[in-house]
Amino acid sequence: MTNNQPDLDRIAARLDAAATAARATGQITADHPDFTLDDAYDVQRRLIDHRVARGEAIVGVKMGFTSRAKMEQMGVSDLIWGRLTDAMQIADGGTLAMDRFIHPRIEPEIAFRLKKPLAGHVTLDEAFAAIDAIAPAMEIIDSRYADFRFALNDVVADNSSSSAFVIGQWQVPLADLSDLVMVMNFDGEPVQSGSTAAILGNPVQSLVEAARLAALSGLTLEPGWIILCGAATSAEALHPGVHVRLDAEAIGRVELHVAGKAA
Ligand code: OOG
Ligand code: MG
Repeated sequence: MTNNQPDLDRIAARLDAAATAARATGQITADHPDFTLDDAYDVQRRLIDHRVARGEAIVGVKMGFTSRAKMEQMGVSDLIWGRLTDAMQIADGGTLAMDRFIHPRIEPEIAFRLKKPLAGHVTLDEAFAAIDAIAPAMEIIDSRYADFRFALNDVVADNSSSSAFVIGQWQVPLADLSDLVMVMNFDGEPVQSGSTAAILGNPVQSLVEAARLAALSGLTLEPGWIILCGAATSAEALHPGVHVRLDAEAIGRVELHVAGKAA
């Protein structure tokens, strides 16, 4: 093996160690310019295999860069996805320990819970028919790369920055999810607001894309799984002591405390 040929197992172990120790690492593409998107999804699977070996269970997938705001914030314009495990879920109103993360940010999202499997090419109607319940949700992202900077293939290998998530009360799916106001507050002050329209025009479209992209890696979205549709707005940096609340029109609210005293 030549020097700059990527060793996918080593890269996965390095990203797993960075996440576990909450210590940033360098971008993979800096060492391996030939690191492909296929390699990146392969590393992501190996990375999650480490966690499954430690007893975590896959409970769904997250979508990323489904809104223009997020693409512009991070300078990446391709849809990406990552895997969610049970250990990543924080109870609604629960507490996030800041010291488990490197530089966490939070995003306003919509979650779906599935009642039917979805794989490959599905229509918007088929995707909607597979939804068992919807809920307001927030994703905590925490890039394992220094300064939250990465290229597409780096972020994909890093499980698309996914770190934790919180889900509000599950509701019966609304027939029209295409333009609902979402407001995310820090200590009662709005920090990000937008519309579900920002998520590919309709969050259900994100589920269509999740089924398509996951199938490229041989994965079926399973009944009972949670799908995070991607942020409607830019992500907001978390800080110790902050209370975060998302209000999603006609869907409900979801909250989270960040442990520690404000600086
Ligand atoms: C990548 C994850 C993007 C979203 O909701 O668009 C994402 C990142 O911004 O680090 O989760
Ligand atoms: Mg997200």
